[in-house]
Amino acid sequence: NIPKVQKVAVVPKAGGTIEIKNDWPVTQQKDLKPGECLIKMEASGCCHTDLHAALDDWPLKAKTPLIGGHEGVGTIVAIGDHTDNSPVKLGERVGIKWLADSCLNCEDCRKGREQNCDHAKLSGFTVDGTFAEYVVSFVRHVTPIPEGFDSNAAASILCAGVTVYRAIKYSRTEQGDFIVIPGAGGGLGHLAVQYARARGLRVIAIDTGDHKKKLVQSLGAETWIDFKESKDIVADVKKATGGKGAHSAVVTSASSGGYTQALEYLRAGATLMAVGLPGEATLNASIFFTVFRSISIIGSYVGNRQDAREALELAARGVVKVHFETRDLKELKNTYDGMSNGKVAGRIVFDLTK
Ligand code: 8ID
Ligand code: ZN
Repeated sequence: NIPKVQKVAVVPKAGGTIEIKNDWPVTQQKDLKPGECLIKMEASGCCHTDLHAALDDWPLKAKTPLIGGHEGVGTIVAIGDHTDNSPVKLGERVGIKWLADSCLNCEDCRKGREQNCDHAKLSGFTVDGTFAEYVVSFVRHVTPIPEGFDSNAAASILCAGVTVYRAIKYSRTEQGDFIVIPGAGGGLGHLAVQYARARGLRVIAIDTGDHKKKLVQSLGAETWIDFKESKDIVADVKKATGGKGAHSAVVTSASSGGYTQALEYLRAGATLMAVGLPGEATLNASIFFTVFRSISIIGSYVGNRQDAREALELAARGVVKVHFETRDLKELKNTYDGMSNGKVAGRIVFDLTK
C-alpha cells in the first residue's frame, strides 16, 4: 500500500524558491531498478549544504527540479526486483547520507574514499533527497540504524555527524591535544565538539552569540571565542593553549571567515581539516611557513559506509547527542533564512511522518 502521491519540498530551478507540493509522484515497486530501494521517511535534518544547493552558490551544479535533503532516516518499504545480495532487508530502518551510491569497484572506492568515486550519486544534489515522504535510495549505501535509537536524533548523524567524526579521526590529534572548532555552534560544529571530547581532546569553540556559547559550553568546550566580539582571535587561541597554538582546527563554518586565522593559531606540526564549503573562497597559505612549520592542510569530505556506522554507533550509545528542534517540512524556507542569519544553534530536523 504505497501511495501514488506524496508531500515534498522542491526547488524548481537553480537558485529558485522552495515550493511545497502535495501531489508529487511516488516511485512504485515496479519502477525501482535493481539495487534501488524505496524508503518511507520519518525524519530529515537540514544541513547548510542544502542551502548552498538551493542558492546555487557552489561551483558544482545540482539537478533541477531538486528535492534537497541528505541526512534522513526511514524504513525500507520496497526493493527493486533482481537486487542480488542486498545487505539490507524489507522493513529495516536505515539512514540516507550525502553519498547515496558509489561503484565500489574503482580505486577510490577500494581505498575507502567512496565519496570520491567518479560514479558517486549525491542525495539531494544529483539524485532527489530526503525532504520527501518517500525516497529512492540504494541498498549498498544506506546505513542500518542501531536498534532503539530515535530516528529524529539519528538523522543528523548521517551528514553532520559522519562528516565531523571522520575529520576528527584523520586530524592526527592525540588525547589531551587542543582542537579549534570554528562554527562550533552550528549543525556540524556542535557534534564536532562532542566527537572531539569523546577522543579526549581539549576544545576551543569559535562562533557567535550567547545561545551558541551556552550550547557548546554545555557540550564540553573548554574555551569559547566569539568571532564577532574578539579583538584578536589568534591571540585568544594562543592564550588558551599556553602560548603555543592548537594541534588542529576542524573548520566547520559555512563562510570563509572561519578559515582566515586558522593557519596562524596552529602550532608547528598541526593539521588544518577543511570541512566548511564556501563556494568561491580560496585558502591563502604561505608556502614558506607551511613547510617551515610542518603544517598539514587536509580536505575532509563526508565519510564512507564504515565512517557512517562508527559515527552512528557512538551517538546511539549516547556519547554524542544531536541538539535539535523538530519542525514541519513547510518550515524549510524559514529554516534556510534562520541558517543564513546564523540563528540556528545545532540542527533543525523535519518530522516527515505528519
Ligand atoms: O563533507 C563536508 N566537508 C561537509 C559536509 C556537510 C556540510 C561540509 N559541509 C559544509 C556545509 O556545506 C557548510 O558550508 O559545512 C558548512 C557548515 O554546515 P552546517 O554545520 O550545516 O552549517 P550551520 O549549522 O549553518 O553552521 C555554521 C556555523 O558557522 C558559524 C555560524 O555562526 C554557524 O553557527 N560561522 C560563520 I557562517 N562564520 C564563522 C566564523 N568566521 C562562524 N564561526 C566561526 N567563525
Ligand atoms: Zn550535509
